[in-house]
Amino acid sequence: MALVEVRTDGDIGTLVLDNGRKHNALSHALVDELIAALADFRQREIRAVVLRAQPGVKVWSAGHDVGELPEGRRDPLGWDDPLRELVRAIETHPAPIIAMIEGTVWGGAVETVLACDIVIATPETTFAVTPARLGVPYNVSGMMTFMSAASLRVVKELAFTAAPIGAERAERVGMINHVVPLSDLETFSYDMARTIAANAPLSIAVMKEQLRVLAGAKPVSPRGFEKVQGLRRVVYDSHDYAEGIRAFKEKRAPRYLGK
Ligand code: YXS
Repeated sequence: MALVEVRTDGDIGTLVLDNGRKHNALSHALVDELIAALADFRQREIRAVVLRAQPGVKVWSAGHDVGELPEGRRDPLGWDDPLRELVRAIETHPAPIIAMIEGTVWGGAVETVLACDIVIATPETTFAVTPARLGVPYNVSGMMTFMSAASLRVVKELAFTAAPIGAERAERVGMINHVVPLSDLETFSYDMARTIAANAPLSIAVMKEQLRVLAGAKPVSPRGFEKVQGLRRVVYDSHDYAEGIRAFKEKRAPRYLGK
């Protein structure tokens, strides 16, 4: 059974997360369907994409599928991790992707939303950056996604507290584009998609790629990168990382020891 509903209407494509049983957790299978649909949209020269969940969801996406995270001794967010592949697919897709959000967004799904080009949410929407809640060592390019979306101070607050940020505040700090009432969300999002689709697709695709290259152009020395990777290994080899994953699966509060 499909985990993503794929629709097109003229030059506009829609991807609907449709695995409510697991709150649209970004499992390997669901991510594979999203990536395949984006490849098909590229082939069909779709000019604007709306990424959404089924209407009425309480949880837009619960983030990375925790059941698919290693329990230690391996980088949980390595290059070929589905979440990493999804973020890259979104960032390199030639057409703008509008994230149309209702409900709560968690962990890697927050990064997925922020990797989209435009974010439109309802006042009830919240975003929670959760690595610290689970003891996960988030990866370098993922932290860059957050840093491109909000000031360093806001990123630190979201990362260190793991507390949800409401859509109104997220808009106020420039992390998302618009907050509109649920009753207007669909019309507002698709009006913007139609506006984009009526513009010059080549110009838009090149500007999107220019902005991706320029936003990611941060000088990180090989030594600096290796240091960060080494620090991340300390985390994913730690007691606390294994404890965070186990606590989630056992539906209990984690007991972190700082080692
Ligand atoms: O117990 P069953 O089998 O019915 O399954 C439950 C949950 O275990 C499952 N589920 C998930 N399964 C895998 N990965 C997930 N991320 C995930 N989230 C939920 O879905 C079934 C229904 O969940 P339940 O009973 O908790 O629903 P609820 O309505 O009471 O609560 C909804 C949430 C979203 C508040 C709650 O499910 C929740 O807190 N989920 C985890 C949110 C989270 O921490 N996500 C981060 C995942 S890790 C990640 O994204 C990155 C690696 S990182 O952390 O570094 O950013």
